[in-house]
Amino acid sequence: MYGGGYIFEEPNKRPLDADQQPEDPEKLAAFEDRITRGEKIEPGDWMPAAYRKQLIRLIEQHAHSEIIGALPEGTWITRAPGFKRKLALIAKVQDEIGHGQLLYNAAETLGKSREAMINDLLSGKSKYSNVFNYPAETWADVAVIGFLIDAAAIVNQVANAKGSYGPYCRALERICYEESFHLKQGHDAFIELAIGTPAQKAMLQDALNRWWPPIMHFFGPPDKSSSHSEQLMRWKVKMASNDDMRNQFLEAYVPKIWELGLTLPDPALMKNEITGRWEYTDPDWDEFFRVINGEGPCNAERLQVRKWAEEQGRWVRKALMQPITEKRAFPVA
Ligand code: FAQ
Repeated sequence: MYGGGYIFEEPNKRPLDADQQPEDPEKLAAFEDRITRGEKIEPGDWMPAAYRKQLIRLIEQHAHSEIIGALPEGTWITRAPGFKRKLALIAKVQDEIGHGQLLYNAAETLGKSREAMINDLLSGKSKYSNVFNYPAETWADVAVIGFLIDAAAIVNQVANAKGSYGPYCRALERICYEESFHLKQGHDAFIELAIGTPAQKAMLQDALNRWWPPIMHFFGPPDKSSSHSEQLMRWKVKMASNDDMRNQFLEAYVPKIWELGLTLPDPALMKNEITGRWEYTDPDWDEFFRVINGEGPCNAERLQVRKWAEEQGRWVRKALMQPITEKRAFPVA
């Protein structure tokens, strides 16, 4: 689903070390008034150092998640069941890489170069989403990712597209259109397995059981232990808390899973009709922190693939950066 329509954003020319300056209280108050009025902040506008730093962290992690996120499903392109499923999967994986491009561009507007971001990914300094550190063992895993991880991403992105930083919001709007299509293809593959043969349904149930804890982790730690939420929500970068987004996801998708006769591996999962909130057993948060800090089942493999791609693509980047010379080897007619 990669078409035209997105205008690449101009970078902010301010040097990164300007972030070290103490804030001017009047400028800070004027900035916060703009946020309260719901105005968009643009790259050339004054912004507090912490706002810029937080945005770089968050958008960069998001960009890394898209390009690493293409890998688990990407391993199934050659094994997708049938020509139409293969075509849809190729298009989806290509879209995810495109989302990475849009997001790196949005992060670059804040003054960090793409090269620096990629270096921080490859060195393990930058994080990316926990979910992509697990293997896609069967075709049912692809259906679970396409349906439920794309759904989880949409819950987060539709909310944050209404946030305060113009380039990130515009990138998210574009991404959400494409993610909605991904969700449909994931849901379609999911339903096909759910109403298929007993073996297909069992394969789907197994994938769902394995992916449920990482999906619960996806929205981040519980609000009481989220280090960035308060500041990000005050500045309207994050438009809902981790627990609220998790709750929105459960509200929209648990009924869809149950109505297909599937179960979820949490006996405590239920909606409390009095509070209107979903109750669940806390997933293992120690596992979450291990995985996001580089010790998940696939962290090493994911970074190894990215390093390989970085090395193999170096000559292409070098060729693209060459100045255009007067004499072309192959004259254009
Ligand atoms: N994974 O204080 P908080 C997709 C870290 S795109 C890894 O609550 P925050 C598309 C967090 O960075 C998926 N790390 O953090 C697709 C922080 O560590 P730090 C990605 C996580 O930022 C679909 C620490 O924990 N989406 O899936 C995670 O306020 C299918 C404390 O946490 C985005 O990135 C996690 N899940 O809230 C592609 C959206 N959660 O940096 C292919 C933008 C938390 O201090 C196939 N990001 N951490 O060392 C956000 O909305 C936020 O960053 C949250 C976390 C909500 C993810």
